[in-house]
Amino acid sequence: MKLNPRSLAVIAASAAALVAVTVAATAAAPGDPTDPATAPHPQYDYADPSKSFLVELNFGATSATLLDASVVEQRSRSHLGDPPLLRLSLTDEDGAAAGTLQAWDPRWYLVAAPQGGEELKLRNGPGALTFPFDPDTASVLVRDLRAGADLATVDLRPAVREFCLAHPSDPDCIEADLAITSTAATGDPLGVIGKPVVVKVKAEVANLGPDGPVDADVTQAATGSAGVTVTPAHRAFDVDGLAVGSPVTVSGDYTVVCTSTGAQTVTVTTSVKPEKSKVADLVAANNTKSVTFAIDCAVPVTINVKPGSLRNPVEVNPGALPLAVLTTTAGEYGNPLAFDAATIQAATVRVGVRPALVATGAGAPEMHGRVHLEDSLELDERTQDGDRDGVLHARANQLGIQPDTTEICVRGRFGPGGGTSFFGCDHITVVPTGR
Ligand SMILES: [Ca+2]
Ligand SMILES: [Ca+2]
Ligand SMILES: [Ca+2]
Ligand SMILES: [Ca+2]
Repeated sequence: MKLNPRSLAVIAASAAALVAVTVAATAAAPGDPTDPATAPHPQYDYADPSKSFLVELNFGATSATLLDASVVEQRSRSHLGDPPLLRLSLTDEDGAAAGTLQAWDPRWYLVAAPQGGEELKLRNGPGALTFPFDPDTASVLVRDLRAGADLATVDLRPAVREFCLAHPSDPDCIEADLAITSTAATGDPLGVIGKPVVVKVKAEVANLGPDGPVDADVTQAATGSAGVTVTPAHRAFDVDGLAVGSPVTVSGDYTVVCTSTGAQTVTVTTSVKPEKSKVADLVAANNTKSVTFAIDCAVPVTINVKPGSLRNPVEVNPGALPLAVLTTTAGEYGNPLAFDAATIQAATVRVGVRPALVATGAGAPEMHGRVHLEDSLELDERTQDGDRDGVLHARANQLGIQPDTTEICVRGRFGPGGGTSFFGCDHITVVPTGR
């Protein structure tokens, strides 16, 4: 049988109407709180018109499982004549103890006694508990005092949430439309296999009212396409005291590592919900917002600026700066993938400083429009390994070099069709012009 407030009222009324109650129980001292015959009755405020928690449990001998928990718009019922053998220990939303109550044990019931009158019997099965409502209550521990056993801990927050969503104007509830009003991602749009790139995701969290301030739980979930890993997968932010008209921006950094070449994406979804169950957000559609960040995963390559020179001095003038993109096997110079400089698409080559080259691809083109295939000196500046490398030339004054610049990079595409990106850098020493 599903118990509802009406049937509870009937049960309570019929129990109260019984006068002679005999109990088949072992002898116990008067007032023994574990004895159904003499345990004191719960004290109720009969003038209290306020709401109650209604918790329906399926009782076993030493445990109970939750059937349903709800908030009902009437006061807790009396159960005069039922043995108050349960202790209910309440905990609030902050995890603090919020008082204890005695309660009747619904497993006890009245039957006609063979010797006349009635007696109480114990039976397992469904039963209901009611106790006064408090919007800040989070859970209740149900303890069987007679058996000395904790029967169940019931999470009451879903019941509070359900009630306040249905009754947002109730004085015990708070109505606040929390929303993610905007989100954006920034970071380097070019990565290389195996090297981390940081993507920063910002989101604006607002309380659109009518009530406030309220505490909000904000979470971010990050996922990537098949060719990247993203960490962490989740972030959480505690936004306390979110007032109407005063949005808050949260910001999370995500480390993205390319595992496959080509166009990849990272999507981060920011969500908000009220921290407290009594806060009703009636507009769910604005509680999440996603942003997708595109990242091009390039093959890392080894560059030798000025083959033959270890120091790589660069004068910032219109002269040609030579540099070689080395043809390498997988594992050579720590590169995870093999690279054949003969497959470089010459028109796509850009040479420049790292930030601009990574962010926008801004840099100088190959000044002859072609890749010069020759067996360059390796990074030791002494040996040649017999394969053909891609020697490029770019005008030094078009590279964006500043006095404190310490490296020059190359990016471009290689291979058939639209090709795949490659990227590599080498150190330089800027020297005064005309020296
Ligand atoms: Ca909302
Ligand atoms: Ca060099
Ligand atoms: Ca080589
Ligand atoms: Ca070579």
